[in-house]
Amino acid sequence: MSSSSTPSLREQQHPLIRKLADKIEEVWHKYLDLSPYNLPAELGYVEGRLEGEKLVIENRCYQTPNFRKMHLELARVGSTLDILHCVMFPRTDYDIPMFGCDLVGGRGQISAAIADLSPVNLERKLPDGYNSHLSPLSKINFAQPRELPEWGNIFSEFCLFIRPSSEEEENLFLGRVEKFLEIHCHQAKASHLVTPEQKAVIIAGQKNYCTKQQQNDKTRRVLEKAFGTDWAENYMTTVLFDLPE
Ligand code: BLA
Repeated sequence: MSSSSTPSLREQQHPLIRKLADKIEEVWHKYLDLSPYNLPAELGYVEGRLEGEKLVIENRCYQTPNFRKMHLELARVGSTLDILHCVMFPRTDYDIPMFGCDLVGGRGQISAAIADLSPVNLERKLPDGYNSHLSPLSKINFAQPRELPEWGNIFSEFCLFIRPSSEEEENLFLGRVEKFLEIHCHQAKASHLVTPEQKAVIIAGQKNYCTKQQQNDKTRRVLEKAFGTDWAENYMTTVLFDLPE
């Protein structure tokens, strides 16, 4: 067990994971008014074993006036699998989309790089301020786009899901996620309280987002193999994608 704040794991991870983790924290600190968010004590730093290899998970969590929980997770299985997982859960009194990002790689290659700002309102449309800042961004033509799974209908038209095919593409992905985060921080801070009726819809939208993400068998399988079925279910529903109130 360790509650150390030194970024030990990230120094061993794939360079894109390291750079994105640093960037996420840089943008959060620069634009938001962060307070600590305490995960269940035993789930901040976790070690397990997956097929004889050590699985290490390190979590960082914050909250702000607009965000209930901002979660950055780094995980590593032996030297074969590196993971960055990040979700910003907005407070449900605002119409703010969910920022989500996942990088999965190993042995020097990132196989999945995904990032999105996913709407949770009735129209399943990003608020105008988001649209007007995201639409003008030039489309990046990545060489290896990837197909979303069935549960992926939660994501927006701006969703990036690729296998980066060069360092240049890794940097393009990094730069685009930085843009998403900057737009997100500014728009979230400027957003207004919604009515109780809208709030009910937003709670349902966030629940739908989490329920769909919990259907990601690839994530579940890694966690089940290392920690068992019950632990994986608990972790996916209380740490990775817990439902709002
Ligand atoms: C894919 N996620 C994956 C894959 C693995 C994990 C092994 C398959 C990689 C590949 O197909 O190349 C594993 N991801 C994990 C684990 C954790 C994790 C163990 O975060 C945590 C400890 N996933 C998210 C978020 C998004 C997301 C926030 O956690 C998106 C915003 C998406 N991951 C996502 C998608 C896939 C994926 C869409 C591809 C799933 C598929 O192809 O079926």
